[in-house]
Amino acid sequence: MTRGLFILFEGCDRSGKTTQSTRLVQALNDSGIKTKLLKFPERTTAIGKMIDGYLTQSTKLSDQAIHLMFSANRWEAMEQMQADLESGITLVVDRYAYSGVAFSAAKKLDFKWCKAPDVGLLAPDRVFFMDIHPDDAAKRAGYGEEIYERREFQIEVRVKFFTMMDKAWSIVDANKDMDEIHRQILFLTKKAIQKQEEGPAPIGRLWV
Ligand code: Z5A
Repeated sequence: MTRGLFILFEGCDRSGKTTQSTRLVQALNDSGIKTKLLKFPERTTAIGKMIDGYLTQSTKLSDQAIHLMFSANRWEAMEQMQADLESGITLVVDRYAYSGVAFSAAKKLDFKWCKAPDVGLLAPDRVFFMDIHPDDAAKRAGYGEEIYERREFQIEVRVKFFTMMDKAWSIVDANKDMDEIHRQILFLTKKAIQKQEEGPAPIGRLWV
């Protein structure tokens, strides 16, 4: 049996990550590829509840403390993610360590320091970067409800994402029609799954 693939969606706020990750999971399951959706922060755990309090501005935390909490929130999911991938389940993940680094580095925390707590996490096989200019994202529903939804900050976050891209990343024009984006992502994902079936590669580790 081939292991599942780890597909990640990253991008700035309101870029359509949730929309597209949900549609991808549905389409893969419909075509017989067993797939689960995960989202970080995972707000239901004890750590996740503290993160939620911070994002909705009911709790105050230092930049360093919240950064480490986001990382801990990923580490607490690792065992289950590894078990799922090894049992052949494909994981579609909405935000991950790249968001962790991009948001904290945009607050001017040291870039290397930001990466350190996430070194050794499971690495994604493919990353879809939903690219939209923050001015366009701001016109979408729900913008401005959480702590980071400010124009200048989002512009800085987008720049930080670009510094972390490697060959696993595809930049998706998130301004396009939703259906067109979905077709493009589904095509690239199925190609990656086929490649994995033809020449299986082990699960990688992040930034090692
Ligand atoms: N954060 C962090 O600091 N450190 C970390 O380690 C992690 C996260 C993991 C919460 O994340 C915050 O946590 C986030 C980063 C930080 N802060 N910010 N900013 P979150 O993922 O829970 O929340 P979010 O980034 O705000 O995601 P979102 O609101 O769910 O946005 P989205 O998933 O990218 O977009 P969407 O919900 O799919 O779509 C937004 C709207 O646009 C909706 O009305 C859609 O119908 C519409 N939409 C979607 N696609 C299109 C297209 N193609 N055309 C037109 N309209 C569209």
